[in-house]
Amino acid sequence: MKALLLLVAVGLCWAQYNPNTKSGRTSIVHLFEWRWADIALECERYLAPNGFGGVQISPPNENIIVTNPWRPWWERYQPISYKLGTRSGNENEFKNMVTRCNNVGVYIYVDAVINHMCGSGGGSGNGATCGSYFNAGNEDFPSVPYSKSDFNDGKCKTGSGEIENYSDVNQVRDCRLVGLLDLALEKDYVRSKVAEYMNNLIDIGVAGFRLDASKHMWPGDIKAVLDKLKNLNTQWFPSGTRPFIFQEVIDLGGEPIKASDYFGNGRVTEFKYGAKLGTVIRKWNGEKMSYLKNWGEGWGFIASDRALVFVDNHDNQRGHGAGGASILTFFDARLYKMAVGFMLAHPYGFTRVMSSYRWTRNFQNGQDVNDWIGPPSNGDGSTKAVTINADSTCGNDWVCEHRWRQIRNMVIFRNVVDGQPFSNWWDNGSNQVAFGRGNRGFIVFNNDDWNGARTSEEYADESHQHITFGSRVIP
Ligand code: QV4
Ligand code: CA
Repeated sequence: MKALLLLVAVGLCWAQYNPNTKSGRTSIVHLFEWRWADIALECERYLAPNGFGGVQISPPNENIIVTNPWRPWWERYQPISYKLGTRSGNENEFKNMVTRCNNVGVYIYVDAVINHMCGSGGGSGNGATCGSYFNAGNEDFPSVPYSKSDFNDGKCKTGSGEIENYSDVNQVRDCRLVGLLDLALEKDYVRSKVAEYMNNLIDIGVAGFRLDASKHMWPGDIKAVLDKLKNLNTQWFPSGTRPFIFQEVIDLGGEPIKASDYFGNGRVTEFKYGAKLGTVIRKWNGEKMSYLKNWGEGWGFIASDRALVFVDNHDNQRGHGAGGASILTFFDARLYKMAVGFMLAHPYGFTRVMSSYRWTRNFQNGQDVNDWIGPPSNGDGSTKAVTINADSTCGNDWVCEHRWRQIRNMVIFRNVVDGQPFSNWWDNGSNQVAFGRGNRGFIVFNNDDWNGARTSEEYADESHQHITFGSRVIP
């Protein structure tokens, strides 16, 4: 009886904070803009064999088609209905992906865009990915259906109807984010429609959700939606399993809305993590790797068991979202590998690896005017397949950072040292550091670039800077 109560208590404690990954799999990868057919293949041929726990996918629901600029990636953050059909694939392809990934123990995490529908200037007609009719000017989305009274116009008190000031909590939650029609999540009807969409995904077999634009929703409204969600599908998950929830809240400090306001609902993205780590690895502002000794809560981050961490995401790798110039991406390959390696070696947070597509940056006055460019696509706008080269890298301009040898190996390292304490820190007072994970693994970083700094290594990158690591599995 006591044991049973304890189990129940542990279950409740973990609940929505638990990523639900298979035991021994400790990271997920964001396959940004990938087609469902390619994700299914990737689960089977690469992610399962290499110990990845799951995949964050791009929003699967119907979105507005934007043609000016031509098919930007961000059109997927402008919902038209909750039908499952996008450039990534249709409903059958979605179901096929979830089944095949689940069957090899790689779970699917859906990017849920529930704060808003399309932009107010989105026009009207059938220009959406499933052909649904909509009229943005009239706030009419008959395929849900939502109409005028399901939006926050009355509640928003700014003159423009837009969020004008992030220090006013009410307008951040009740006004429009960059023109996006803001849903009245205080209404039970709206909550029910959103929950119906998410429950459909749970029935299909997904393991959890990224809640887009959570800062722009009241924590209590999110909770009301989550309370309507079912447990996960028992075909793949133990009965009583709650969906994993991580909320996108950009809290770099200095605003009244805090990441901690959302802890009751699930984990929260820790945006300070990538911003700070980028500064350290770039050695900006006098930062050095030796300062990483107390990385984690010691740097003012949220509690490890509430944090979802990443070096870069689909926004800040191209100047959207937050984090600033320090963010490391595949464009800075050598430093990027070091940052991702550090993240995966260090016990703080639940880790997400980014997997991108390539685009040509064009900086004008410090701004990349190509920040909108969508995934590799054909003339008709359809997304190109992810092809795999003989050397296991990806073709068709898919970067596939998760397949980079050093990153893939560190995903495995993290699995091997799971649960082991951070131990035996060493540094040279500069940019050479080393630490262990209990008696299972150790890692050495050398980000000093003076001559002679090179030491023995399992692998080295193009310059003196490198990572060396080892691990052993103790029976
Ligand atoms: C334009 C004008 C507006 C005007 C509007 C009228 O610029 O002034 O009011 O038309 O309709 C796009 C365009 C933007 C356009 C808007 C509406 O960039 O110029 O407004 O659409 O049509 C992504 C992109 C946004 C994009 C949005 C919707 O980043 O640029 O907006 O998709 O297509 C904050 C938030 C955080 C957010 C982050 C980017 O706190 O929540 O900004 N991050 C998430 C996602 C992100 C996504 C959204 C939220 C919105 O990670 O990818 O925005 O769903 O920090
Ligand atoms: Ca809102």
